[in-house]
Amino acid sequence: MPYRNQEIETMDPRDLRQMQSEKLVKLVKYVYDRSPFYKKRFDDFGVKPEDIKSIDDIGKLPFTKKQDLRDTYPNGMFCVKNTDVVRYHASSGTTGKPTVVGYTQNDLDAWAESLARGMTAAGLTQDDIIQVSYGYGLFTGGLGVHYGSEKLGATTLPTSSGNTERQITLMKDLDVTAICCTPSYFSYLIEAAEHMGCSIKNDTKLRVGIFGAEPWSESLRKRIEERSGIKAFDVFGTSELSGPLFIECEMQEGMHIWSDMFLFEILDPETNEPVPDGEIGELVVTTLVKEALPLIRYRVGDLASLDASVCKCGRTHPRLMRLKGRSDDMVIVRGINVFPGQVEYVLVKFPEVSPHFMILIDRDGEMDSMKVQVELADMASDKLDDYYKLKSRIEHELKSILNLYAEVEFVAPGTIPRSEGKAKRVTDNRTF
Ligand code: ADP
Ligand code: K
Ligand code: ZN
Repeated sequence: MPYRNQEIETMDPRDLRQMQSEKLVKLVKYVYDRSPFYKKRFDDFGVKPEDIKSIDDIGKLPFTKKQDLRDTYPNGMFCVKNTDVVRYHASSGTTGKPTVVGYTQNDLDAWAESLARGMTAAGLTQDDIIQVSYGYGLFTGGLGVHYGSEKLGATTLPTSSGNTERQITLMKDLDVTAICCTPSYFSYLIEAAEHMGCSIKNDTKLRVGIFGAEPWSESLRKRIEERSGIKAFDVFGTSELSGPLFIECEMQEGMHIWSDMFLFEILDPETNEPVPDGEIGELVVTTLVKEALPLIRYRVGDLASLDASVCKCGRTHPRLMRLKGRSDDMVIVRGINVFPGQVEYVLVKFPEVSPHFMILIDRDGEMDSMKVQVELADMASDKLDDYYKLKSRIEHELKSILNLYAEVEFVAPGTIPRSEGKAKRVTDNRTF
């Protein structure tokens, strides 16, 4: 079983916990001294760095969440000077303003190391040719996996997303052996290759796929593996934690979380107490080595479970099992995070429509599609021409906020169901 760092990856769990404990104690002092945000959060919560003597005191620490990043936009939670940040990424926010994340050089190295370990665990080596079909740019997927692949010493093919025919042509002509993208995009590539008169299974050297950024199921894994002849691995991460980070090993039984870098808690969302090992709860993460944007007890918003038993591959780091959904109202469409609040933010700019809307998510073949049904306001024009113009103006505005095309459909006033409590804004017709 080849490891990238055998000593760390197979370390006795008690030693790992001791290592986490020491890192946590240091981290707490680090953020308190360096970030006015954390100092205030700790002070308000009545906890001092000295109160945290070991990992057993973690429950004394306050939580953080995405809203904190929004409230301190763009970099109020950072713990280093702007000039020590060597890279920024950003993900879409709920109100047009993105959430900005930043990295020191050490942060970039640790991020790439996490992926290189995971790629090794998935059976990749420096002899592989890895096609990175996640988008490059502000999104963390493309550049993140790119540097992981380089750290591994593999050959990297940065196709980014889009231009599907070229993706398939290069995959064939350059003897690509592994691909990283969303599972839905890969399913689409399988079909697209068939339309081009070739097959990924018979006409390429592809043997490994690393798929994430959106929920997918065991049955989709089987379908992908059968149709393309590759082994498909899950990868998890979020931009706040760095980006894509954790990959399944060859056992394909959960994604190894590197405990020397991250501390995961699975908590009961009602009581904030840890759930028993293996049970589903809310994922709460503390970053143990990040410098620019360390997170303390960050509520990622995902529901998940951890398996802490030693894996058949010999690695002692716990495994994150397939994600079970979100604790907030975010939905993921083609790997892109969509908050209903973003749609609302766009719609209120248009007096011709009312703020009552419904997001419909479907799957056409293998690809997600999103439609926004919105009620016309009473004052709306009844000229068809105006109606089309309005539709395309709203679609354009949605696209610029969401980074995703969503069709707008007008419905008559009063037809979107009203609710007394929290409005139901999303109808998701996909099955995972
Ligand atoms: P990413 O670059 O991974 O898309 P984002 O910060 O945009 O990062 O989105 C992170 C969210 O995407 C996670 O909180 C989770 O809800 C979802 N996600 C990412 N990877 C997976 C996965 N493998 N399975 C299920 N959901 C995932
Ligand atoms: K995502
Ligand atoms: Zn394993």
